[in-house]
Amino acid sequence: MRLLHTSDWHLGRSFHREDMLGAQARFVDHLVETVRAESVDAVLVSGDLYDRALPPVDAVALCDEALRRLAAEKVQVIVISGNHDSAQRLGFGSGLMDAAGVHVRADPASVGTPVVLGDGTAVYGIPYLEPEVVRSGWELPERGHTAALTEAMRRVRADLATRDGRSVVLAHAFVTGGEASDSERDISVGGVASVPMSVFGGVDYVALGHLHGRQRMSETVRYSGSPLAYSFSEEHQVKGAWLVDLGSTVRTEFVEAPVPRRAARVSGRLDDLLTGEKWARYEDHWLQVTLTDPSRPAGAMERLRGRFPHTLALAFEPEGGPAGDDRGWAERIRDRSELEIAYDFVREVRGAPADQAESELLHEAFEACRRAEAAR
Ligand SMILES: [Mn+2]
Repeated sequence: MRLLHTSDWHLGRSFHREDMLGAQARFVDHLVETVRAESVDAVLVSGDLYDRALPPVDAVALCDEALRRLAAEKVQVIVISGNHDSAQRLGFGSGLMDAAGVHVRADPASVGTPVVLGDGTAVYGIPYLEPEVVRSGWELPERGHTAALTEAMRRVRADLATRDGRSVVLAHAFVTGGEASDSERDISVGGVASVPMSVFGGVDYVALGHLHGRQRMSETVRYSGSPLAYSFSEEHQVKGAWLVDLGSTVRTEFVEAPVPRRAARVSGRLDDLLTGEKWARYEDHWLQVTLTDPSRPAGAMERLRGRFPHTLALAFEPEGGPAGDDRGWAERIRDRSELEIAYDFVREVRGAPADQAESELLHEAFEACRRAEAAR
């Protein structure tokens, strides 16, 4: 039995202001090609199919296309809802779609009912469990992700005890020891976010979602990660899906997804970034630039985009750090006029004081405000 384990598609998500739908559509093409080329029997999507509870219509259209094309390949598809999905909306029509081989598991009540593949392998989809919601429904003694998943896995094992095939679990959770990036939404509200890996004992393969970097928690407990980078913190991650062979042993192989454009973080003085030979390799990257000039250069974004057209984010961290001032805010503005406070602000954000023309402009602006106030 051959599975393709993916998660965290986040359809409809953008990367800074960059629309990712085209890249997501290319991932779907790649996924369908992989299913065909590798003779995959079942595709697993371990949550966060969409980026939002109310996804944009073109993301819904792409999801529809992906599921339809996978169904046309006669592959079984098992999808669970993640913390970004609306379980109710994602679960709409799931009873009808089962017949087409597309199994959406968004209802905690069905965690103990597997999708049974052709050779008897039982695949259990555990949707993201909102701790407070299942706590009352399942009458759990404690709140939290560990209590919720422990009960879900108890139900899985109870069903598994009645079968003799192999077993797979899909879950959307933060397993202790996993490494997070900047693009997962925190799930620690209402208690500890992470669950111990031991919760998932007793099954042949655990296909995890939630963390966006691929990782191996054990030989048979893995995160596939997201198919695309959704934050600059993922610049060094390799994106794709696990191809899992469930035989007498479990074998895994990573299938890399197409990279629409590499992402990178660079840091330096503006003039060096614009002329330095060593930066040439970043000219076609999505970039997050941190300028270290002693004062903020004028028109930095426009100038950077002259060489690096895909600069998406700009930060300013002058070398040696800004001049330290550890007085409290109230103390710093005491006895200073509004105009002086504005000058302080310019110096603070740019690292250099307002010049003559800027000072005059600020002065005029405050005078105009004062006149308007007086004329009321
Ligand atoms: Mn996610």
